[in-house]
Amino acid sequence: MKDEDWDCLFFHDVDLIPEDDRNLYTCDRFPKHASIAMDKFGYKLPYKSYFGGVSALSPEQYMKMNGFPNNYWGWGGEDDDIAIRVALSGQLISRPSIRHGRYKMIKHGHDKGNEQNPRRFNLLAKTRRTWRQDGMNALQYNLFSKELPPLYTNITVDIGSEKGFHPMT
Ligand code: NGS
Repeated sequence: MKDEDWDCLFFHDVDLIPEDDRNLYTCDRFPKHASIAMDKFGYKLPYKSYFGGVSALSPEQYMKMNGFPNNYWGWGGEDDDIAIRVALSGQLISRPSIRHGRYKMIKHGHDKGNEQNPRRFNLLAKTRRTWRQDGMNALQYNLFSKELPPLYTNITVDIGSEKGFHPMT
């Protein structure tokens, strides 16, 4: 967002392959949850407020909810936190039709170094009190590298660790 005046931001799990061209990669009036029919969940939502996988927000929608939380480390819960932020910022979730929002997941085991986060339920219970303080307005990072091949830009940043932000450069 510092580099360009984007009109839509997509947040995309790398293991999800879209299956239907009619599932448009565009932003909607509200934050969009695009991956509503994944093969591993039998092509339906695993639960009503599920917001994981693929989502799309305009910069305005993203800033209205103070971006995403910075305090989730390890697996789980961050997508549920984002869904709560959508509601707390007075927005609704937009979704494509269940016939179009279809994805295949490339199977993989649990990633090493990304163990289940035992704090995730405590964090989720506090989102209502913390979302205005923790998010885009509290984000700290150091730019490590920026590569510009023809078709994409690869930005690598240091975001610190669960123990805090101690920049190496
Ligand atoms: C929920 C997790 C979400 C996760 C979803 C699907 O339980 O982060 O399962 O997981 N929420 C919490 O743990 C609080 S999956 O079946 O893809 O491994 O996205």
